[in-house]
Amino acid sequence: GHKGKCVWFTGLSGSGKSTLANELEVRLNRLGYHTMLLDGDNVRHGLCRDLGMSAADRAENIRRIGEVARLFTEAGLIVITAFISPFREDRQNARDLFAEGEFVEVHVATPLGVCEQRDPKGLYKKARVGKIQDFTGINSPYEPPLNPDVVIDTSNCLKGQRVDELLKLVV
Ligand code: GGZ
Repeated sequence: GHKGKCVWFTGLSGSGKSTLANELEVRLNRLGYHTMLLDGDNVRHGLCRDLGMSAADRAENIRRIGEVARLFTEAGLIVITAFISPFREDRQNARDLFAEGEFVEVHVATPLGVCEQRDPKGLYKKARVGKIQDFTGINSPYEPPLNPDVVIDTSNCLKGQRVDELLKLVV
């Protein structure tokens, strides 16, 4: 497989995007595929560190990530992105950078209640008491994909099994 692809995860904070993305990357690497994982840890602290969480800044965040994903895809890598990417229009703009079949949209559709229960960084709690503005799902919208390629709810997840299904779609 020398042909690149982009696997685009979208979903709420705490939905399980990063966990699935990391597991997918490990599995692809074991099969010999070269990958690039883009997530908040390596993008929001560097390339996009000038951006906040307003709708306009999220749009610019997703625009840059889409362009970077396309560059890596052209280099033949399987790019995996794990961002909330809450706005349909922003995700569509990213998809439009790719050829048909080169972009796989994965909706990590874990319900808000489950994400809020997990609250691994305590962000939902802060958002609920007004200490974080524009928090997705609380006081900023999440627009679910209308036609995702895959939907995964990690509430009671058999993670390995879902990653198996993903792998079949990607390679
Ligand atoms: C949502 C926020 C916010 C607000 C900080 N709303 O689950 P996390 O913690 O580790 O990942 C989330 C991340 C969101 O950045 P993204 O680049 O994925 O967002 S977007 O695609 O919308 O541009 C969350 C944390 O940063 N975080 N403030 N207000 N999540």
